[in-house]
Amino acid sequence: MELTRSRLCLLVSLLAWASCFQGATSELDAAISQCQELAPSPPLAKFVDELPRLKDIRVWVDQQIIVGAFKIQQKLHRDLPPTTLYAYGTTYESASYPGPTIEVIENVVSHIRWENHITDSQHMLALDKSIMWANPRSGGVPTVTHVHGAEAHSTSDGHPDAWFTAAGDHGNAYTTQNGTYPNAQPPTMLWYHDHTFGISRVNVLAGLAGLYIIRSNEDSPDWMPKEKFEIQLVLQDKQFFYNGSINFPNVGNSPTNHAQWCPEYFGDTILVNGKAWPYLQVKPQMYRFRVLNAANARVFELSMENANLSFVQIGTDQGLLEKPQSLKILTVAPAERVDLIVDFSTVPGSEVFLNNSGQAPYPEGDAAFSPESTRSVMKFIVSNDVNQNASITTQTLSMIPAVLKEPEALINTTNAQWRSYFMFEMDDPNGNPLSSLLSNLTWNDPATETPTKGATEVWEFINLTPDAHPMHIHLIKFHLLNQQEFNLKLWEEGGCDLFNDASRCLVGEPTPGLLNQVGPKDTILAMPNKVTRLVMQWTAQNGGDFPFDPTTGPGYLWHCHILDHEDNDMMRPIKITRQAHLFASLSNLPASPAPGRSRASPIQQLPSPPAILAIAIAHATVAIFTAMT
Ligand SMILES: *[C@@H]1O[C@H](CO)[C@@H](O)[C@H](O)[C@H]1NC(C)=O
Ligand SMILES: *[C@@H]1O[C@H](CO)[C@@H](O)[C@H](O)[C@H]1NC(C)=O
Ligand SMILES: *[C@@H]1O[C@H](CO)[C@@H](O)[C@H](O)[C@H]1NC(C)=O
Ligand SMILES: *[C@@H]1O[C@H](CO)[C@@H](O)[C@H](O)[C@H]1NC(C)=O
Ligand SMILES: *[C@@H]1O[C@H](CO)[C@@H](O)[C@H](O)[C@H]1NC(C)=O
Ligand SMILES: *[C@@H]1O[C@H](CO)[C@@H](O)[C@H](O)[C@H]1NC(C)=O
Ligand SMILES: *[C@@H]1O[C@H](CO)[C@@H](O)[C@H](O)[C@H]1NC(C)=O
Ligand SMILES: [Cu+2]
Repeated sequence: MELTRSRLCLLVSLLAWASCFQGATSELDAAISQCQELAPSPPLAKFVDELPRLKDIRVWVDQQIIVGAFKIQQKLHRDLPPTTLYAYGTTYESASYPGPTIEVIENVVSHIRWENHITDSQHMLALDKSIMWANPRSGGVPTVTHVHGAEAHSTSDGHPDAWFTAAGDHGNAYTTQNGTYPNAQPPTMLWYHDHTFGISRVNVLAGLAGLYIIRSNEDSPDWMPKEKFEIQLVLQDKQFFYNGSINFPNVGNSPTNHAQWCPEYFGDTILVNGKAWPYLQVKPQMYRFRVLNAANARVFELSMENANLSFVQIGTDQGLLEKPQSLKILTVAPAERVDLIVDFSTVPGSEVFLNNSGQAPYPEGDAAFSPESTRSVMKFIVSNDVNQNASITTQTLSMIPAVLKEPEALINTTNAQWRSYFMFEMDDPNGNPLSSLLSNLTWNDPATETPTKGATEVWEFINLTPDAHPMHIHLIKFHLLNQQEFNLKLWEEGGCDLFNDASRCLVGEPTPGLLNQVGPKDTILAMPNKVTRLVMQWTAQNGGDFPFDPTTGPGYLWHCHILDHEDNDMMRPIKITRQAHLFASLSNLPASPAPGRSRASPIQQLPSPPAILAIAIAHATVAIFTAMT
């Protein structure tokens, strides 16, 4: 309850804080109601469609492929009429949702020409023209594609203002549709999706998303399930009309301010690889599942409905973990990826449900957005053929090595640049969210994020909202340093100063994450009531120089990956600079003294950072040992 009130009260000045708290209660209900209630989707039988295998395009030599965005129709469930979608493909005939999986080889450059063949005069889903967006002069559906997690030059990064339409209109940052991807980063599963300014939420919901896998020989040791035993799963939620069309709100939660924008889109139907609640027949053996959460806003907490099974997580966003991690419940936020091993050999002849216990919005939840239907994801049907059929491999969990890769060198943060940002939701007087902001700045405010090429930085996110935000930073990978609670109530009551001297607001010691949160990551869930601290180096992932100049071109960005937040306006530019630029951001700042702009970062009150990282690694190692036994 306090959390909801705080959303409301952030509108008023900090001095008027106390008075805001009296009498705010009557508006609580309004603050919770997110948007117009959508009519439920038609009731659809679960587990009647087989899980589709995604098509793949192998770009295994230095060559160019062409991937276009097309308007298509696709059956998303046996009993649902075909759905109109925007989808990626090399041709109209082959375009699909999700798009084809692009498979590349580590250190072999790939070239992708991105095209837009969507000739609709306007978007098929309701847009909000009152928020800042691409707004092409001659209409049409703008698109621009970002390969999420790729180490690429900013002209190939799918900058939001590099959008273009089928008719040839384009945004200010547009220079080319020919993307170049060096793939000079460790093997992992990335994904590509639309990133157009102010409409990513509708373009991705309409279907513009696909996987991008970097492979190498080291990526497939003997114990690792391969080929037909490696399965990609793209999770997304949508809501449908009876005619199969996507049901997306066309009236906003604060319509006098924003005609359509809603703070979070949640659908009541869970799709995997483009089918609602599919099933998959598996053999009683080990499988590798590579999972992407491609939802606008829904955080999944996955579990397998069988006491004998666990997920063994071996990798995350940017590649392998140092050690495998055995988990019963796996949290996957929008844009995060998990690389999993599941061993069905102990459950022959059984049916295993993949369920979801994540509340929406996450983590508090609201019954309207977490209906029973969203508790179920898909079903595995495990065959009974335990007779030593030669086609069943004999890999077992015990073959997974205790150490998956060389430990990464500890990052010395002594001379790191510290940056502190707060997450904040701007509300109307009725408590309806109007926008989500990072340190009260919008996308159009000058970049205060100006890392020097090669620099080590620590970023901390102070989440003042009731929602968890999956924060994504382009170009680089990062590691979770630690998380620490703060006393929101004390701060709200004026008992401490979170921005200028946080020590009195912070509660307890900073706690390190488990190895799967430590990383290597490119997206991290910043939980409410917590400070989340990341450590990163503005170098290529191999620790050296980038194979291109990251200081040129339209630049990079960081944002919340709840797409509705990203669109309005939880997204900020990053300008990488060549030489030391310590605290240069001060000169770019607007004059008004908003909290969080102070350079006296709360982190400076903390124990020295190298010690924290060392604890983080040590603690995580202990946690793994207990988890694996
Ligand atoms: C982009 O790729 C297309 C298709 O291969 C090619 O015709 C065109 O010359 C390329 N443009 C640039 C600027 O490289
Ligand atoms: C599908 O049904 C909805 C709700 O009745 C309607 O608004 C929409 O226009 C229909 N779409 C098509 C393609 O018929
Ligand atoms: C779990 O495994 C044990 C031993 O293999 C077996 O007896 C039991 O039936 C299994 N339970 C389930 C729920 O599959
Ligand atoms: C998991 O999903 C299945 C199928 O929908 C359902 O029968 C089962 O009760 C669910 N389990 C939990 C714990 O929600
Ligand atoms: C073994 O498995 C393969 C592939 O699933 C199948 O084609 C074959 O008939 C099986 N052989 C026996 C003896 O069960
Ligand atoms: C970290 O860097 C500082 C400053 O260069 C240096 O004094 C310190 O010894 C380094 N710490 C470690 C653990 O290498
Ligand atoms: C954020 O900015 C708005 C408008 O610019 C201002 O009214 C508000 O007080 C600011 N809030 C905080 C917490 O800085
Ligand atoms: Cu967010």
